[in-house]
Amino acid sequence: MFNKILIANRGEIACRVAATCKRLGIASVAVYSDADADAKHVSACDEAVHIGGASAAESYLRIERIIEAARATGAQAVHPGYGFLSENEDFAHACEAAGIVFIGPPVEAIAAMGSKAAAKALMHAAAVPLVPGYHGDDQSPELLHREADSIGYPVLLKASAGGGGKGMRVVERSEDFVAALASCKREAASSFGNDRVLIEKYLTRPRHVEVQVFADRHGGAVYLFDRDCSVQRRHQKVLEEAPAPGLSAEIKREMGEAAVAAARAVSYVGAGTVEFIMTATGEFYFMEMNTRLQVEHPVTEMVTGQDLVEWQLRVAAGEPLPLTQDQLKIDGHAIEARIYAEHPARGFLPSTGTLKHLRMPEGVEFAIDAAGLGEPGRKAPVRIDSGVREGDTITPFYDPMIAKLIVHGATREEALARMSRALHACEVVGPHTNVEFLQRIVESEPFASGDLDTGLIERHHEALFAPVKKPFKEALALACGALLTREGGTAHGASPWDALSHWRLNGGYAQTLGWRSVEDDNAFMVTFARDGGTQTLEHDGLREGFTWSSGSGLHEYRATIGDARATGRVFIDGDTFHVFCLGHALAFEWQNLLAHAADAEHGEGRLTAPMPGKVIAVLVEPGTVVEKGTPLIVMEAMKMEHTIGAPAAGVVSEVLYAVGDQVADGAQLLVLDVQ
Ligand code: MV4
Repeated sequence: MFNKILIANRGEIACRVAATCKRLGIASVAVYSDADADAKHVSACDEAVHIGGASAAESYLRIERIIEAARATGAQAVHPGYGFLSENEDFAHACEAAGIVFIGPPVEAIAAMGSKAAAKALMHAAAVPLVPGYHGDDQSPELLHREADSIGYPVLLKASAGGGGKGMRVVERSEDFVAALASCKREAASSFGNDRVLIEKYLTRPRHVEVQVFADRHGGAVYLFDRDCSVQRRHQKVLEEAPAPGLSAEIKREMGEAAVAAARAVSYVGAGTVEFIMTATGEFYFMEMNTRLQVEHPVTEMVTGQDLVEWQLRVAAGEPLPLTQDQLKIDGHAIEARIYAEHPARGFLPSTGTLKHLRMPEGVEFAIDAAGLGEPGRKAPVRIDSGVREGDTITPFYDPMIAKLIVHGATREEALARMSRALHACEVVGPHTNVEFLQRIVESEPFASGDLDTGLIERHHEALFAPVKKPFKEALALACGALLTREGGTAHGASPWDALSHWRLNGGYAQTLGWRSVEDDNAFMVTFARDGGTQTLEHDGLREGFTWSSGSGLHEYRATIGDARATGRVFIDGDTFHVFCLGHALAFEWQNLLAHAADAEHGEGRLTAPMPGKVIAVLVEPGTVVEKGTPLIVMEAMKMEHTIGAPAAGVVSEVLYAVGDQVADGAQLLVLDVQ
């Protein structure tokens, strides 16, 4: 076994690999970019080497710098994680040339699976089932058209060099074929530098079922069962589970054996995933093979009790596979949800910024053995794999995943219930997240009943995005309680209320609290009153009894309002009160009436970025006199331009960003003296 390895990655997967290294007594070396000097993966490793600038091209994709770092630190092997250089033949080759073990398959196996057409030819020879189609060398348009006609419509054109859903065209009718072929070839040439295409029968409502395989250098090859990853949006997986639900033991065995045959056909070594596309009736066909450890590997670990990174290290060090096929078994069911910093309601735009408050459900980080198959007593039904901590920043440079939440249950129903509960316990303040969206899917009928296919999210779009009813009154009571506590009030005591507008009322007093609901931008007033021992809160014309107290935990409060009572956490960020209660997240912005009055006198105008992005033009400078609507700054996000205009007439007093700067969501861009 190795004494020291280098982890050529970042984020949760680098931390995940480091955790196994630590357990096995292997020293680990991190690499990091300018943006990651204080990243969690750096502290998770024993040593760290700086490899360059923030962008991936300047750091995590620099083959020579990484090889140099391995050499300089005496690492005997390199673990590439997923993404970045994990399926890069040149990198695997460079490691080999430098005498460093690449913890992954042989260069030839990566190459063999790099071309879809070549991979399909190899799979055909190995008797692995293929979607009816054409993947030959002859690319003449006439021949391709004839082949499509004989396969029968609809057909799917795929770029042979493509992947991840890029370069695909569905063709419904023979009359449309010529134009679709030309368009597919154009996209393939510009995206992949190769315009070769293949044709397949187009399957409607398919499932994505994949098989985890492992092979060693001694001819051993096994499968660690299946996963269903059908719940995707735009080819990005959202929820994954193991085992794939609703399949007979016979189909699972056939699929497992086909996957092992696929691995053997390319003399595979290490961890690999064979992706199949499956029809509603259980026919499955080879799609592609991923020659790396997958993001969703934890669900397989949770049901097999095996540490797949440990397996990778052992195989790379030349050891035989730890277990035979007969020794592998499945216990229970596991589901993974990918928690992303993104804005589902805004087309899943990535959302950046600092994680001001981050609370994950109670669980064990990087736990392997959920079922306790290996070590009795080490059961961890909730696992959290995360590469960030509270206080860290999600930047635009890398994948905006915050954490993977993985749960285990004796049955799928148990796992589902646990996932639902775990998602309700996630609290994130800072970037927007997909947590609520995940909750909706997990609690939706099709997902709960295991009716999975790749169109699930699109088909149920309306229900998944419909407004949700939230415990508004309870959350408001908690926010008021937190505000009164912060401003010097206590549950029962007298206080000066200096910062609040208030008035006396027959010996008692009352004060008006101005709030804005962040979600729907609705501003409203609440009146808090105390008369003798009686406290009330008036909202929406209704006056109800109100009590509050601080709870024992950090940010914890209790409140009662009328008949309702709630315990929750209120995380205060400036004037924004983020309330987490009864499984929901709500946010209220306190409109400090006195401070607002002062602002208005000084004529301050704050102009903030509507989304994370890059400044591409600054059209004004300090001193520029502007009319209402005058364009001030142009930002670019997701390849679209957004012009930010003056909300009112005034004079620009400060410009806070320059052309080329990356700007976080909500950042103040410039200061305007409103006139
Ligand atoms: C297909 C298909 C239907 N019929 N092939 C998308 C990405 C690539 N890995 C293969 N993909 C598909 N291939 C045939 N013959 C539908 C898809 C597909 C899909 C596959 C798996 C998971 C999600 C998907 C979403 C849309 C389309």
